[in-house]
Amino acid sequence: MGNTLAYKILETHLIDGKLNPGEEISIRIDQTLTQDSTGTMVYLQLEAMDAGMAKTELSVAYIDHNTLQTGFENADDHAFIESVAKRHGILFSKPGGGICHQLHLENFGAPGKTLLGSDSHTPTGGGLGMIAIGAGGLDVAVAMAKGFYSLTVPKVIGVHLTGALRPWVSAKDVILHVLKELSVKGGVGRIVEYSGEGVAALSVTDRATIANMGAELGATASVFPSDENTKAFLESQGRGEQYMPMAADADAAYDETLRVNLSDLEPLAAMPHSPDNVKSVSEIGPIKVDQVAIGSCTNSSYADLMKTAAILRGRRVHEEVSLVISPGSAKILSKLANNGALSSLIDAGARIIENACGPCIGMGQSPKSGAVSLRTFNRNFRGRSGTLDADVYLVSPETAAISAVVGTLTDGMAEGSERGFFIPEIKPERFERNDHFIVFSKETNSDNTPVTMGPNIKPFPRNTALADTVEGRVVLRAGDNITTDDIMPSDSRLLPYRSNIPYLSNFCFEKIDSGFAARAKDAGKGIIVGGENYGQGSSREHAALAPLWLGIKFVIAKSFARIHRSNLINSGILPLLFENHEDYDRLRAGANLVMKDARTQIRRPIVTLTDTDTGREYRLLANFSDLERRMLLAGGKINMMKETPQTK
Ligand code: MIC
Ligand code: SF4
Repeated sequence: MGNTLAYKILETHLIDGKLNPGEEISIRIDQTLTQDSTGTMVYLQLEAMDAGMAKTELSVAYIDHNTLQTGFENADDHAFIESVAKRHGILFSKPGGGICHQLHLENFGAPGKTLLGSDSHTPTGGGLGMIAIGAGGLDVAVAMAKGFYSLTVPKVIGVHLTGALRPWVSAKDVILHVLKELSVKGGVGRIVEYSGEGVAALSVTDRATIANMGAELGATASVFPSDENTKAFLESQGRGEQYMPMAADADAAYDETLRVNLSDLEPLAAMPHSPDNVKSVSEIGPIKVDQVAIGSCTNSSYADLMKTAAILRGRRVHEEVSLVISPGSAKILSKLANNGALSSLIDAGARIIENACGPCIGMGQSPKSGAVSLRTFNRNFRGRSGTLDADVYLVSPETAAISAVVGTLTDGMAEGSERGFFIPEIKPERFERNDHFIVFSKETNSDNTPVTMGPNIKPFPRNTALADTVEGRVVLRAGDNITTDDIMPSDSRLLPYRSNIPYLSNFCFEKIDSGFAARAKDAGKGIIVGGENYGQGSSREHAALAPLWLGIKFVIAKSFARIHRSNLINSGILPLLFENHEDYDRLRAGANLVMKDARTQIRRPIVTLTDTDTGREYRLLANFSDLERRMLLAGGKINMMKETPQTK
C-alpha cells in the first residue's frame, strides 16, 4: 500500500518515534507563526526559556487580531512582540499588513514544509501542500526555541473530490458540506487529505478556504497536493522557485474515506450557532438580513473580493443591510484599488475596514440585538460577534454579496442570473512583492536587543509540581461542545488584556456562567466538568491559563478537543475522561473530589477520584503519553523543561 501525502511530509520531518496512528512522535518544524492575541504569552514564554535565536528556518510574528489601539495596552503589546521578535531573529508583520494566514500563504508558505502556529487556523497553509498545525502558544514557543514539536500521530481521512463546482458554488460550500458530513468533532485525531481529479478545479486560495475550516472539524491539519495550480499561485506571488510537485501515492491507504462530487454541491450555510449546523441556502429560505460581513482568514482572498466586486458592480447594498468588507492583505487591497474593484465595492455602499481579523473576533461591527448576520467567516459560536442574541450564518462570499444587495438570504444559483447578476472567472494575477509591512530582524545574537514591556503585561501563571493528594470542588458543570470562546471570551473589551491573566480571569466563562470566576476563587481548588469535545475552537491558551490562575486542578469531560487538551497539560491541569459516560450525570455541582496518591495514580491508564461527602468513586481515564505524564508531574511544560532541559 502506498503512502498518503500527509505521512510523506511527516516522514521527512521525523525526529523521534514511529509513524503509527496513536503513537507519539517529534517532528522538525520549518516555520512558525504567531499572532498578537496569543503572541504576547508565546513571547513571554520564549523569554522564560532563555531561548537564544529561533531554531526554525523562518518564524513570523503577525499583528492582526487587535489593531484598534483603543488604549496603550494594545500598542504596548505590539511593541513588546516587536522587540522580542527582533531579539530572536523573528520577522515582525506590522498591523495593517493583513491577516496572518492570508499573509503567510502569500509570502512564506511552501509545499512540503511544516508550519506550527499559535492560532487554530494555521492549517490554512495546507492549501499549499504543507503540514500546517495550530497549537497552544507554549508549544510554538518551544518550536522556536528547539525546532521541534511533539504530537500524537493522527489517522488520515481521505476526501476524494470529483467533478467541478457550478457557478455560485464555491470552496466555502465544499467545506460546509464536509462539516455537515463529519461534524465539529469528526476530525479530532485526524489529518484531512484531499485528492481526486476535482482538486485540479480548485485554486490555491479555494484550497486554503477548505483547509482553514478543517479547524472547525477539530482536525490536526488538512492537506492538498501541490500541482500546476500551486505553481501558478507561487508564481503569481513572485515565488515560483519554491514550487515542488507533491501528491499521495496512487494506491495510498486512508483510514477513512469521504467522496464528494463537486458538481452536486449547492450554496450552503452554517446556521446558528455551530459551523456544522449546515443546511442549503434554498432550504433555509429568504430570511431577512441585517448585516453582511465579508473577510476573515477563510474568505478574504483576491478572488473572493473580485467576485464580490463583480456582484456589487453598479448595484446598491440594500438599505436595511450593513455590509462590511475586510480584505485579507494590504497587497489585495492595493490590487483592488488599482483595478477599480474597490470603487465598485465603495460605490455600492460597502464599508471597507482594515486588513485584519476585525469582526471575526468581535473587534467591532457587533450586529444589533437579535440581528441576522451573514458572515464569510469560520465560526458562528453564540456571542462571538459581540452580540449574544444575534444569529450568525456562515456563507460563501457569493452568497453574502448577493444577499447584501437583495436584503434576504439568497441562493445565487437559483436566482442570480434571473436577477441579472454575473460572476466572471477570476484568473490568478501577478502581485508585486511588497514587504513594506514586514520588519526583518537583523539580529544574530539575542543578547543585543532589550525587551520592551508595558505596564499591562503581567507574568504568565506557573503551576507547581503535582502533589501527592489533589483535591477540588466541582465549580462548573458544562455541556457538549464547549468552546474556548465560552471558557475565555474575546472581544474588543477583553482582547487588550490578553497579556494580563489576573485581570482576564475575572471574565472566565462569563457568557455561560457569570458567577464562575468568583465561585472558583472561593473554592480555591476547583474542578470543571464538561461533555463531549470540550475546548473546541480557538487555540488560546488563556482558556487554560485563566482556569489555572483561578485554582482549577482537573477538567473531567467525555472527550476533549486536541489543542485545548494540550494547553491544559502544558499548564499542569489534569484533563481526565469519564470511563463511564453515565458518571457525567452523577457528578453533581459542588461535589468535593480527592485524588489520593496522585503522583502514582497518573502513571496508570485509569485513576480513581473519591467524593469526600458520599464516598462514591469515579473511575477516570488518564490516557497520557509518557511525555504528557512528565509534564503533569512537573506541573506543566516549562517546569518539566527546566528539570530536564534536553527533553523532547
Ligand atoms: C479565533 O479565530 O478564535 C482566534 C481568535 O483566531 C483564535 C486565537 C485567539 O484566540 O487568539 C484561534 O483561532 O486560535
Ligand atoms: Fe482572525 Fe478570525 Fe481567522 Fe481567527 S478566524 S485568525 S480571528 S480572521
